[in-house]
Amino acid sequence: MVQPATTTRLDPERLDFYHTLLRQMLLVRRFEEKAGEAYAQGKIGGFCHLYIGQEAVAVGTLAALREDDYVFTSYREHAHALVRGMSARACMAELFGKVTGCSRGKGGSMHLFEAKLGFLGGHGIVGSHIPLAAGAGFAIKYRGTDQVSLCSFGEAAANIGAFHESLNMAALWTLPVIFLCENNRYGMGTALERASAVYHIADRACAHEMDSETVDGMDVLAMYEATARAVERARTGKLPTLIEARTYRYMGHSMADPIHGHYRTKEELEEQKKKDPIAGLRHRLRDDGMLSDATFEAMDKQVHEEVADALAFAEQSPDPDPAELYTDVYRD
Ligand SMILES: Cc1ncc(C[n+]2csc(CCOP(=O)(O)OP(=O)(O)O)c2C)c(N)n1
Ligand SMILES: [Mg+2]
Repeated sequence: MVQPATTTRLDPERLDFYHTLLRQMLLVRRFEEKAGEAYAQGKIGGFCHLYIGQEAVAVGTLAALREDDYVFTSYREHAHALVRGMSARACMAELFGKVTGCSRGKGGSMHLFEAKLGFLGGHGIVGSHIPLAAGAGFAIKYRGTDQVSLCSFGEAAANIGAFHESLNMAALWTLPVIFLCENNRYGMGTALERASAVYHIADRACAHEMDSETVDGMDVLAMYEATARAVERARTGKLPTLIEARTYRYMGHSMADPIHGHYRTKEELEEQKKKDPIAGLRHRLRDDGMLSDATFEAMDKQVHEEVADALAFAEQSPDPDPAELYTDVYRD
């Protein structure tokens, strides 16, 4: 069952936390708006999959993790990298293919990595990182620490064999892994292209005898709370969980895909925009007297400045030297 949107009153003592969540969602939104513009101007090459609309998922889940936990993602991962603590400069420069990027310009949009943040990518092959996340869970258990391995992927990855193998092994070996399915209803280029909306991912957990939750992925606090429960199970009992976040992307599948018209209607998109996760938290805070319009505008201005700085940094940074073609990104 999808959890109902959180309707309880917010806790005034957690004001800073709520503002942090709001600021992180705004940073992701503004960063990607600029990335989309730069892509349209031909400044970013290769693939570029925007996350606009899904911000509550990355922000809510990652807020429940510790700094020493591990995070694995698909190619739609700018948000996770930024929220995990990657600088907007290193992230934007990587999109531009510049040597100052987190992967020294060798990875681009789909291959953001930052080992010191426990951010282990950025994977372009659908579902390929799910066994890696299970492997990290195995390593955690083997070493005897209480870390957690979190793996985010789209709902179409549930059709990949490695998804089932990984869930199966995680359940059998009781590994501290959180499988986070970001069900945005569409898996382009797959049999689920138009049918994902009725695809119940959480049911898959039953087959693997694992706890699961289906959560409103447009509600950042619901995402945080569900992940905190999964983290608790993982840290204390080494138990895996499958979380299905029901979410929606407002942009096309990638920059090459129209926003609407081909496989979804403008009306559907407009309907979903009424659930915008940023507006949702902003209005809840405002209604509970915890955010004035002036504070929100100041926050947004600051985020715009951070993104403008990242864009200028990426534009001014040098390309990688051709001699770097065969060198190791993490050589030092
Ligand atoms: C193994 C594999 N098959 C096909 C592709 C091509 N492909 C790229 S994205 C994508 C759709 C994935 O949809 P989903 O998992 O729902 O993630 P979303 O794009 O919606 O975030 C496909 C089929 C791929 N990258 N890897
Ligand atoms: Mg999808």
